[in-house]
Amino acid sequence: MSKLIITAAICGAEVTKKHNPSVPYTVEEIAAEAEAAYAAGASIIHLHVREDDGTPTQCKERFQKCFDAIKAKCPDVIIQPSTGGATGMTAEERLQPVSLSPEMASLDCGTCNFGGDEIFINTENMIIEFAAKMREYNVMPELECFDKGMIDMALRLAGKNHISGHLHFNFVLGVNGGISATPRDFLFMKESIPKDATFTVTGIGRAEFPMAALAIISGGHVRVGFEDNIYLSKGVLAKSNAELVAKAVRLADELGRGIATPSEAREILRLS
Ligand code: KMH
Ligand code: ZN
Repeated sequence: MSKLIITAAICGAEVTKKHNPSVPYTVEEIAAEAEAAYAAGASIIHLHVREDDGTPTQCKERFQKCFDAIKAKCPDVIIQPSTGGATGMTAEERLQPVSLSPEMASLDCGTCNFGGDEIFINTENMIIEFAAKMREYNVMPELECFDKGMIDMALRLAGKNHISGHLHFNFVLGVNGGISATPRDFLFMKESIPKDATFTVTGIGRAEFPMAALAIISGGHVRVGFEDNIYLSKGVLAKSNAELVAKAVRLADELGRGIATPSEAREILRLS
């Protein structure tokens, strides 16, 4: 089994300082959270950015500032900007960070409800357009799948060469509108991808660490962070993303799985 890649999703678009005062908004806060998460064992930073008042933005200049600030503190970390942004954003808005040629970016593989009245829109043509732009800028997509049908979509588009290269999935389990975070549904997702593909598991809310444990023992990789969960344990807010990463490292340690450095992560993901 390969070493474990830990992704820290440090910021997100939905969670705010009202939910957890440690959620980073400013460039400095985002860079500090990224650095601490990296020091704790994260090799990938899944990045959303905010205005200073917390408003989510996909502004290219804001991403550039955050990239620079993160790279100044941890030059070898893999930065994976979101192209999901926040619900309601246009495709053009969402695609902006891709033209900065990051090593990776998220590629959301279908439309789903996203709690309450929110709909996260990713039509087939949008996915094709996003994948084409990622190819143009030499960006590896992380195939974000909130449901099994999104895996089917990604594989169909890979079959038509809209998506090429090594396939790396992110199973996001437990969104209110996506597939549930249960061992059965995790296995359904895992067994639906090609044997030579790699995958990360993102469990939402209290499912974060149970799903991480399943990923660790089954050869997958793990995503943790404020985007997905703000609690270290029941009723205890995490003080930082680094605390969540450290808990994933402890789990991996107990289960006998080593932690990948960024350069090991690049090898596992065929990025290098
Ligand atoms: N904020 C969600 C609507 C991604 O980063 O690619 C979408 C999201 C997915 O977070
Ligand atoms: Zn995201």
